[in-house]
Amino acid sequence: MTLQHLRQSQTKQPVSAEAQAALVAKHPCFSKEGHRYARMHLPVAPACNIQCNYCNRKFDCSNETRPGVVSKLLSPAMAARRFEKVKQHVPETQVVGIAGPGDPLANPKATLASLKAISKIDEDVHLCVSTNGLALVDQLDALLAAGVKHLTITINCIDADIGQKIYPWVYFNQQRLRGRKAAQTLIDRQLLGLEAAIKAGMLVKVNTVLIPGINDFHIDSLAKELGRFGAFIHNIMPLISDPAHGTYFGLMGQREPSKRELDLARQSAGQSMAQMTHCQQCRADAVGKLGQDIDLAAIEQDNAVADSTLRVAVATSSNQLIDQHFGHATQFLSYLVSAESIEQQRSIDWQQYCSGSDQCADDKQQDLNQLSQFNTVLCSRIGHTPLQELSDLGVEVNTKYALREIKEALLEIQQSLINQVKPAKRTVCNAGECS
Ligand code: CLF
Ligand code: SF4
Repeated sequence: MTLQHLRQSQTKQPVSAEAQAALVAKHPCFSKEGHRYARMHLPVAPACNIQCNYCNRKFDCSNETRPGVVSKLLSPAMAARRFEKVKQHVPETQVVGIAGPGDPLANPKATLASLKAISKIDEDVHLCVSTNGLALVDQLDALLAAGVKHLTITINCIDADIGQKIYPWVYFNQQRLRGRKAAQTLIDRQLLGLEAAIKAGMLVKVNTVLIPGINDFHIDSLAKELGRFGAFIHNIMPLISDPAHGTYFGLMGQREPSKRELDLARQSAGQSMAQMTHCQQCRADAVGKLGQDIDLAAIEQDNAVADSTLRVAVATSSNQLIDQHFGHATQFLSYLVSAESIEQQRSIDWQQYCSGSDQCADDKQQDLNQLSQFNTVLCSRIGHTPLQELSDLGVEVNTKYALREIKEALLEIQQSLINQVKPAKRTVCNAGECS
């Protein structure tokens, strides 16, 4: 799709001033007035389709705060349960965002399944997604259908010569692009997505990481362009480049901007775009009001039992053994397994996924979204395609109990749950406990 084609194909208009006011009133990031309300991030999106030189998602330390960091990935079903619990503890939670730890739109199934699950629980909550923009045009309709009205795109530059110093590669159309071509592809897709999202009525914030010597001299032109497109607000964030985080910039000694440099960049970009100045550079699993993050470990500990309840689907033809190939199943028995009990739920009638080969190659008949409510599927075998699809949905597939008794497998799963429900241990930096 080209920009020209987009201009012709989009018919919707940007949101009116009244609709905008209603959208920002309860969003703590889009307006300072929203500070009384809390946001919650669901860490359901592990993969990313680009590499930024300031990002390293392998590093996890529960004592630090920065984007891309998360203690535990969640499946859509777990995310929905966490939301219910957080809502009880923090009733001011008005915004649910997906911001990683990778890119939400590089994990579209898990992202969309999570957003839909949250809407089912609370249809008034504001849904928010933060993306690098590469896949935005492809996923825009699905995001709109899921009810997403707040969007953040991280755009660090609109000049590919600068971009190639920030992005070593971009994975697009099954190809890993490098150098200037990678940066140009990303920038083109970001601007297409930005324009399409605004025209579709979304409120779009643009995040920019300020990197001294790389894009600082370019911020004014970028802000002018964002203003011309109609972005709602611009959030210039300082680069975090502590070498301990293992990022390329960190290891190469790239310096962070000073407070004065950040203020100056915001001031001068502010001539073209409204500026956000209260960003907290949140973790991908942050919960609470901005600047007052809730200790998730405390909530999770408090809810250890609920959070460790697993929904298990079993493919069986005998109702006794795990004896069914996933692709041939016509029903799934459903169980809730917790440390205290194993409860059978209503079984799921299922249209056979594959009608022929053992590999379930491309012969799929069935949308697997219905299984996103489960944490685990037990079956005797499974083909690569459904395995990958379920994994994208955050559902684990386990074939190690093939031909064993269902009861025996569930008891083993219960035992591993009991072993897991132990107090979370908080570490102290430089105390020799965290590496
Ligand atoms: Fe989260 Fe981002 Fe939505 Fe806010 S955060 S996805 S827009 S709900 Fe907010 Fe955190 Fe800054 Fe992001 S303070 S890092 S700007
Ligand atoms: Fe990391 Fe986000 Fe960049 Fe992906 S887009 S590499 S998750 S910072």
